[in-house]
Amino acid sequence: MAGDQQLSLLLDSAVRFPLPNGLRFSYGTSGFRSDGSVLASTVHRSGIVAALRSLKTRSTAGLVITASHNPVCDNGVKIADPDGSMMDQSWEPFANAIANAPDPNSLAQLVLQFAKDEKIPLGGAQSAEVLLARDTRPTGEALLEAAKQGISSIIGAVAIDMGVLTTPELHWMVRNWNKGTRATESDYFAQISKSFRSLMELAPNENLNLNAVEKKLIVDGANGVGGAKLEEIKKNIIGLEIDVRNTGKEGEGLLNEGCGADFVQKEKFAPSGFCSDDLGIRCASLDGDADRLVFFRLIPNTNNKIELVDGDKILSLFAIFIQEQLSLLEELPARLGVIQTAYANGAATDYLRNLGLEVIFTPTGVKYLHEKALEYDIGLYFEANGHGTVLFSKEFLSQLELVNSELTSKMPGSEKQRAASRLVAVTQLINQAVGDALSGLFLVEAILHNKGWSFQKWCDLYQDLPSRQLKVKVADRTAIETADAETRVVKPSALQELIDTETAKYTHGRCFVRPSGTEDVVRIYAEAATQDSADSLANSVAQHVN
Ligand code: 16G
Ligand code: ZN
Repeated sequence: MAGDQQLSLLLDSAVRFPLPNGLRFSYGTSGFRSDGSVLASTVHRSGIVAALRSLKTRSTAGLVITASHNPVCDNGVKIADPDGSMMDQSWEPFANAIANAPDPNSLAQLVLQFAKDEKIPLGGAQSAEVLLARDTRPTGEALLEAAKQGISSIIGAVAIDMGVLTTPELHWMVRNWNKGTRATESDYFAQISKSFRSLMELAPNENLNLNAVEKKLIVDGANGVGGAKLEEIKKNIIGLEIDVRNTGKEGEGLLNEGCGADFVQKEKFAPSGFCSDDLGIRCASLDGDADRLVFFRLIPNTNNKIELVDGDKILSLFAIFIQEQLSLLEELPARLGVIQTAYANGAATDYLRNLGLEVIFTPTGVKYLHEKALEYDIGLYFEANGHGTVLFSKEFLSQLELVNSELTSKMPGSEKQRAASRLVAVTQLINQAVGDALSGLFLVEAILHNKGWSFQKWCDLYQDLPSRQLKVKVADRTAIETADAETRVVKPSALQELIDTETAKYTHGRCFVRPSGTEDVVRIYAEAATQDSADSLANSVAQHVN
């Protein structure tokens, strides 16, 4: 009986969201992405997947509608698992299958069969709960409705609309709901401002007299959702003057157009809305859904060229700070792991290894880095593009709490006690569900303040090796297969030998090619001792890819 009811519910719902003719959808590196106007069926079906994920895990799942740094006409959808991370990869084939089911009937059959195989109880005995959010894209509202209808086509499943949020906010909420607190956006804001204040107050006293320039930060919000959220958070921030630009308000420009972290990192130019008046001031840039963060400063007399501090350098700053606090706490042993991808600048990797840290590589894509970071007591990960965070294991967190409360009662005010309290503040400030530009930004600021470092000092940690990225359109990007965290091509077999031969011609040469996970192109990355040689290495390898 329940089976029949479920079947007809699915059929009725699916009829309203037909698959567009001739299109195929694939759950890529960061969910489904496409032009926003063709995504209704995909988002509806993703709603079904999220509801099933909730039933399977007997927990709250999440779904967010965003296309991150892509143009405003694009949109996308991704699903969050109960711990706030990206949906388990083992479910991607199912997500792909149902996204491409040609008609309501085959869609319903796929769902019923999958539920049977996965032993997911359908029929309402158990309820499912999915938190929903979207970014500011104009297609978002209609797509959100499609997601809601997908969710309610599973008996007993409830969609809870959390509104317009950054991607990391939604992931954070899912994580917290499953810990038993029905956390809202104001809890998120409060947690950031409170832990930021704690960390600022733990700075050595001599750092309290920073000059006006060092206290100022200008933030490019990519005309996306992050700028408005930052405006809210900053109302409760003391000790830092934040000027938010590109907030998406009327007249400020289009989402991600000539602005945002992806633009700034790739083009190495200041975003629109910045000019020579901003010389000397520390600036940061978020991407369209605020899960990427980079810092920069304008270079004088260069027509808005910038000095870039990318994800690698943010990672280095976090690593130094955490390592420093741990070094004061011998009673708190911790295995630290630093996770990067092949895009990490070679100078950054050398720098981190010279600090005595264990550096590990994974393929591109947050889900791979995140998974690896979970293997450590403290796992720090960042992609050069500015997506990253710090994860703390449960065991480490409870040890830290113990050590901190013991030191607070026995040695209050001591350097050791302050180190433990700093670590506690870091664990509360950083978003442990996923990379988060807003919480990352405040952690950077609080660390610079604690260390009494200028922006220049941070830049000078190491000198990036010159690099060049190119993309080549090919007939079939899947013809290229890679191994060893994308650092080597294994198919076609002759290509790697050609890359090796080219690379060997350059001092500090390093080069790899990989098929993009989000676009129909093959990407080439080259690094060498000079910009000319990095350019020439990338170009010559591109010839072989063509
Ligand atoms: C997505 C990924 C990002 C990755 C990028 C690579 C997430 C949340 N985002 O934006 O981590 O760096 O794709 O794109 O996983 P590509 O495969 O086209 O080079
Ligand atoms: Zn993003």
